[in-house]
This record gives sequence, structure tokens and C-alpha cells, in this order.
Amino acid sequence: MIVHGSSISPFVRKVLVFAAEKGLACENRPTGLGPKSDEFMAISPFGKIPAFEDGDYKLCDSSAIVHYVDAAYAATPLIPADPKDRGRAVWFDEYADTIMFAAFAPIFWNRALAPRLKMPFDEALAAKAEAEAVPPVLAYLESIAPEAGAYLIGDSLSLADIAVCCPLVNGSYAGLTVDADKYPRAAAYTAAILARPSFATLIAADKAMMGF
Ligand SMILES: N[C@@H](CCC(=O)N[C@@H](CS)C(=O)NCC(=O)O)C(=O)O
Repeated sequence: MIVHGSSISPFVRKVLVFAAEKGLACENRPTGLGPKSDEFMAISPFGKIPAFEDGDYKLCDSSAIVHYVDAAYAATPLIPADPKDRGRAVWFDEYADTIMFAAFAPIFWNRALAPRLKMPFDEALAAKAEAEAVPPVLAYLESIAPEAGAYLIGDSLSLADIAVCCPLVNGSYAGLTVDADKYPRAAAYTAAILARPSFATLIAADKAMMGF
């Protein structure tokens, strides 16, 4: 299995953590921003990361990829089979990829990544996202968060836990962590998920490479 794309992307991180939690060997080729090869564009026609290969099978989009991986390597499922739980897992993945990503991306870009890449950035956009977009996202997370060490769905780790923690990592690279005074359940629950080796290994590598 090959995952193309830098693990500083929350979408790439989701796929890498998902594969690690399933115990699957996975090669990461850290394609970043900028022009992509013809081979990459043949897998991901709009140039987005991640792109994925499993033998001859090629796929883009983190959610499509994890659904494929869970079905193809079914011994250690991370997407619930129960219809109601499965629906909730898809919702939490969607919440993470759209609402959470949109809240944290301006903070990550303008405070962490663009300055390091010597690209234009605008602190006002980060401050606006922190003031307006992040609070409802974290208030919702607080309302759904289980106890530390427990899971969003059922009694085992699922796509839901992996997905919602991925955008938070980008916030943390920009110095924005979940405030334990305001959001105690969310802070404790996400700290426990992010301490898992699947996340911790990637986070350590990102920090070493980028100086976050
Ligand atoms: N829905 C896609 C989103 C992928 C995405 O937006 N990736 C970003 C990186 S975080 C990207 O490739 N941006 C580069 C670009 O838009 O050209 C997924 O889940 O994989």
C-alpha cells in the first residue's frame, strides 16, 4: 500500500493512522503542495492529497480510501457494521473533513505553515477563525466527547475517533490546543486518542521535519 501526500495534511494523516490502527504496512510518499506528476494526477485528478495505491488499485480522497481499506482488509474493522453506528461514523468523518477542517485550516496555514514556507500569510484570517469558527466546533466536540480512554462510537476505536482528532493536530501545530478549562471532556478524550502510537509517531515526525 502506498499513500502519497505529506502527513501534515489532516486528510493524509487520517489514512496513515487508519492503516496503522489496522496493523497494515503502508509506505508514505510525502508529496506536498505545488505541481504534481502525471502519475499522481492520474490517481487524484484535482491534485489533492492523499492519493493511494494498493497494487493495481488506485484511489483518491481520504474517506473513499479508508472505506476501501476497511472493506479490503476486514479482519480488524474500524468502520462499524451496525447501520446506525455506521451512519454516525460517516457523520463524524464528514464533520471532521468539512466543518472542523474549515475552522482549523486558516489557523494552521497562516500561523504555522505559510510562515515556514516563506509564503504570504494573514494573521487576521487566523484570528477570525479562532474567534468565530473554532468555538462552535469545540463546543460540539465537548457535547459528544466520551470519557478519556473511551470512544465516540461503541467500545472500540473507529474511524470517528481518528477523523475528529486529525484537524486538531493541525491546530496544535499552530499553538492552538483544546482548552481543558472550557472543554474538559473534549480535551481529555482527544489527548488520549492522540497519545496512541498511531498518532504520536506521525506527530513526532511532522514536528521533527517542520519544526512545529
Ligand atoms: N476531501 C479530500 C480533501 C483533500 C484535500 O483538500 N487535500 C488538501 C491538503 S489538506 C490538498 O491537497 N490541497 C492542495 C490543493 O488544493 O491543491 C480528502 O478527504 O482527501
